[in-house]
Amino acid sequence: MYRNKIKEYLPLYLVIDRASCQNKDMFFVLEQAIKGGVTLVQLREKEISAREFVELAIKTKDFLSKFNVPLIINDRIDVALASNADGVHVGQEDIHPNYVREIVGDDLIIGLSVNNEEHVKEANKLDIDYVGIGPVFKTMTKKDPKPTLYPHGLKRLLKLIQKPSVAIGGINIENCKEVVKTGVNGIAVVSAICKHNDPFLAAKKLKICINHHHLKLSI
Ligand code: 3NM
Repeated sequence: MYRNKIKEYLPLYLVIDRASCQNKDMFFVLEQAIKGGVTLVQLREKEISAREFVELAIKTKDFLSKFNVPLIINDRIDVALASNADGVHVGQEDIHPNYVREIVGDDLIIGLSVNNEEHVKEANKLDIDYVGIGPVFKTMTKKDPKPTLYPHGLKRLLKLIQKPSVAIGGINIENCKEVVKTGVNGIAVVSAICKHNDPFLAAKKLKICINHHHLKLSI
């Protein structure tokens, strides 16, 4: 069970979908990224049937087990349960985390996206395991992103949050340092690793940046 040591898995959080891997096989990207230092994977497929999503999630869970890397499913509680994934990540418009916890039980990780003070204040009271704070920078990956926070907005929310946290949205090797320096527990990326032609190198560089600038491992 990964839930009770969630913070160990947050430092380099890869959010992946097949389309973002472009001409590369998703499992090739996963393997390279993990070898480069990715600590946790979220599978985020928006245009896929439920049946196909479950099949892909089972394959991904199986694959990640070899590396002892947890799998979190985006949005779909049913897919997370059917595939025996380690957790589920929900947004502000998805099923409320209180119901999510009732459905998934005590073993699964629950992540929640937050973008403002209201979200953070509510998140502090919930039985969730981490928050995703974003978008920190402008991103083309998410349709209808919430307002961009920039590192100063991220810092402001970090002062209020009482849960482990990852920053997300437009994070790459160029801006990694200023994000890590905010004291967030992890950084989450899609493009910086999936779209890179060398996902191993991309992950490795991000991991070096994280280690160098000392991500907080405890709050
Ligand atoms: N969630 P990239 S931003 C999946 O703000 C996701 O909650 C966000 O992709 C949020 O690293 C985002 O390519 C997309 O910018 C992150």
